[in-house]
Amino acid sequence: MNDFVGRRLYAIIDLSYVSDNQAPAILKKLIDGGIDVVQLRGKNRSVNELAAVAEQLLEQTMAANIPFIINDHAAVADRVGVQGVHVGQDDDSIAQVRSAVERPLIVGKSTHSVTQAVAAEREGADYIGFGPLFPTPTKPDYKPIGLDSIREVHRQVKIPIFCIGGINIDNLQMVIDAGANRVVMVSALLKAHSIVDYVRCATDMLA
Ligand code: TZP
Ligand code: MG
Repeated sequence: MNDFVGRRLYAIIDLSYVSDNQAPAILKKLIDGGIDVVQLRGKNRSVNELAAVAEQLLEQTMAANIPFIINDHAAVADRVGVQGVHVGQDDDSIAQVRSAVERPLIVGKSTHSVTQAVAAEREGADYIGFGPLFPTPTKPDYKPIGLDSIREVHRQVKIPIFCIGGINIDNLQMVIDAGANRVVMVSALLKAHSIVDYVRCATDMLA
């Protein structure tokens, strides 16, 4: 877990952008660029399907010593030896996730306000997602929270905070200038012409 604290660029392999078969090659590019954390997200996908994709990815993340997080499903983490699970406000509680899997896990939680961020830290999250900062097609139903609360959330919350939502290379400096030091990118990375160069560039900016 100490190792987790130094990590700044978090990618989500979202199966609405990437097919199950493409996922291993995409992961290789993320790793070659120097990604720090990887999550697998598949909304409306079954535990069996997610476990099958996760199995295919785990060897690469282990070899690269990158924490591999599963979105939503502790049941996948119980079957595949990933390092963590990420839950949202309407998902299982952090305690439920930890009790569903015998080994220690990194557990992250999505938060959409400073109040939710403080509550997630109290609940025992190892890190939080904070956003969406900007409108995003990856999570279209959420109202963007903008940049104004980034400094305040860093004052009130001591666990790692990954800003998320509509972040790309063009607005990353603005997000950093607003007080962020860790970010999640999804569509910007997955749609990049060169994923390797995109990850390198974002990683340099966050260093
Ligand atoms: N949670 C808050 S915003 C978001 C998630 C999963 C989607 C971020 O995706 P993108 O494509 O980087 O805007
Ligand atoms: Mg969720």
